[in-house]
Amino acid sequence: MAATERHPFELAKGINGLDKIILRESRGRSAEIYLYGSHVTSWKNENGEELLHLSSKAIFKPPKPIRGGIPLCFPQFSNFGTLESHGFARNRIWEIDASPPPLPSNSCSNAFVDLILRPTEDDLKIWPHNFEYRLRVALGTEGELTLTSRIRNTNSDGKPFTFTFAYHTYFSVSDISEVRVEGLETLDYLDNLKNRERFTEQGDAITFESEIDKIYLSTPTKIAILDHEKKRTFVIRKDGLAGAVVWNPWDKKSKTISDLGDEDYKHFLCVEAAAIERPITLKPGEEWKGRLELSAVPSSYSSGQLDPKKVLE
Ligand code: TA6
Repeated sequence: MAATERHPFELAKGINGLDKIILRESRGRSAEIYLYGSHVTSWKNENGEELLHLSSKAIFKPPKPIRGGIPLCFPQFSNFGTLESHGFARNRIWEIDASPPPLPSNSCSNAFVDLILRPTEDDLKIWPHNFEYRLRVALGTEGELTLTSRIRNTNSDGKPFTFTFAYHTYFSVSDISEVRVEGLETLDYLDNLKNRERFTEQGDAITFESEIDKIYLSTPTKIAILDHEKKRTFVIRKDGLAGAVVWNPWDKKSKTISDLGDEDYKHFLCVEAAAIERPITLKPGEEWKGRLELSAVPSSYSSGQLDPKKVLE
């Protein structure tokens, strides 16, 4: 199905016949979203360059979640609870939401899709809460990719529910050793490689030379990933998401992940806008909103050095 004014997206068949949505912007930028997991698998700039990393061994076969892109972790991040790792939203088939409640700001985008997930009877057996999870994915006129999650408690038994959440974004980078992250320095974090003990980040920007799996707490609304070699900076803007996870499995851990190529770790970095340390609780009728906006901009230089301050301004 081609895009029209009423349906500002295309519907197509993806890998293994799975349904996918394609968003296109007039200058050639695009994004792809699988209904399986409401999973963004591709985000391309005007030169057709892929900005997200999709594993070279990604398996597009339910119930295995897709490795790479932007998996949605809901209603549980990692093993912070009794559900499967990262919850079940990423391995359910979502539906297109034909009549979503209006969202205030979508003025800068005419390529977007609204998707919805409601629990099945089987889901209610493992997580006994009725909810509506609405996701809007929009490709802006400047090429920015925006994901807006709206999660509503629709329990009729009067019970609140609590969840943790993350946009588990795999950014494509030229070489992990050449990358730095700005915006998380001096913050507290839980180190997943040290029994989630709490530490404080020291010094400058974060650089990478070994496995990392950290949950940063109380993070700013803007974080930047500077890719020296590509001369590209990703700017992450987030609302409603206090945490940020930084993950790269490096060589040894990668070999234990069956759907990740051995060399893939060199070419991605996960920086995940998240709500983990302070889980979200919703009473019946209440709605939570968590917004992620990603842009890729040329890096600015000053005397041969990257100038992250300019980027974060
Ligand atoms: O966000 C980091 C993390 O929780 C890591 O601990 C790591 O295992 C990763 O996510 C991938 O999880 P997955 O369930 O997709 O294999």
